[in-house]
Amino acid sequence: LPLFERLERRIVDGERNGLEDDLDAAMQEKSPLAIINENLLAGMKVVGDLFGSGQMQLPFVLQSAEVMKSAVAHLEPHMEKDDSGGKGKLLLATVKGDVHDIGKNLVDIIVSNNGYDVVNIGIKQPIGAILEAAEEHEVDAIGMSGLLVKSTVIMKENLEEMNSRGLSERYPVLLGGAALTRSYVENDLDEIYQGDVRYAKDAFEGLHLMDRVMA
Ligand code: B1M
Repeated sequence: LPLFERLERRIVDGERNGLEDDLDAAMQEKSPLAIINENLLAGMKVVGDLFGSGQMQLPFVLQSAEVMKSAVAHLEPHMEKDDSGGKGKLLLATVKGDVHDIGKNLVDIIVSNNGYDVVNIGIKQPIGAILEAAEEHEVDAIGMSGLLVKSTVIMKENLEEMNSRGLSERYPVLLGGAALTRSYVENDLDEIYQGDVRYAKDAFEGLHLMDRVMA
């Protein structure tokens, strides 16, 4: 297979042998971010489709996810960055009950490479832990990620909890993840949350929203 198709295939097959060499060759031709967006994420999409239609079993999905993570870790040091920090602080978490973190960690990379400080507290985070970390680190905004349909309900509950604790004015909220839709966030959740809640379809929209929050 040609190089870029092979990279996509590596994600689908969970094939790590020779991954770094292929990534190094790919970086001769395009930027690390273009490799992620155009080739690696295309592979993850195939994995999602195969899994969703019952043609791929969970352990293989996990292997694909591990190869994806290794690939991103190899590319990350080669990205253009302004990691001086100081533009503002974002807390990132995957919500309670949800283990998916590849997207959240991409948001972390993009936002922190563009002058922000990111406090990434990981997966399966209940709202109590999110709010505790937000207060401890004095963040400017809270970002929640979740890929399960169930997580969209958890996000709604989290916003209600923030309302009832009187924290909605204090924290603008960014939401992202495959199960969300723009209209659910911008209509339904916006109706519920007394503060500012916004939808990011990808990591770059997350960055732009941070720019707007801090403007
Ligand atoms: Co899971 N999984 N999974 N899985 N998995 C999905 C989400 C699913 C859609 C697959 C399918 O059926 N087609 C399905 C959910 C169905 C539903 O809820 N209706 C599903 C399921 C069912 C499950 C399990 C329940 C399976 C099981 O156990 N039987 C289980 C859940 C466990 C749990 O959470 N409690 C499970 C487990 C796993 C693995 C562990 C094997 C693995 C995750 C590994 C990991 O993350 N460390 C995994 C994977 C890899 C997937 C798919 C195939 C790929 C997800 C991914 O990484 N995509 C996924 C299929 C899919 O999404 N269509 C699937 C690439 C990533 C970059 O995209 O995270 O969407 P994404 O992030 C994007 C944007 O959404 C956005 O920016 C990113 C970059 O553009 N974004 C943000 C995300 N968060 C953001 C936050 C922001 C801003 C933007 O600001 C705060």
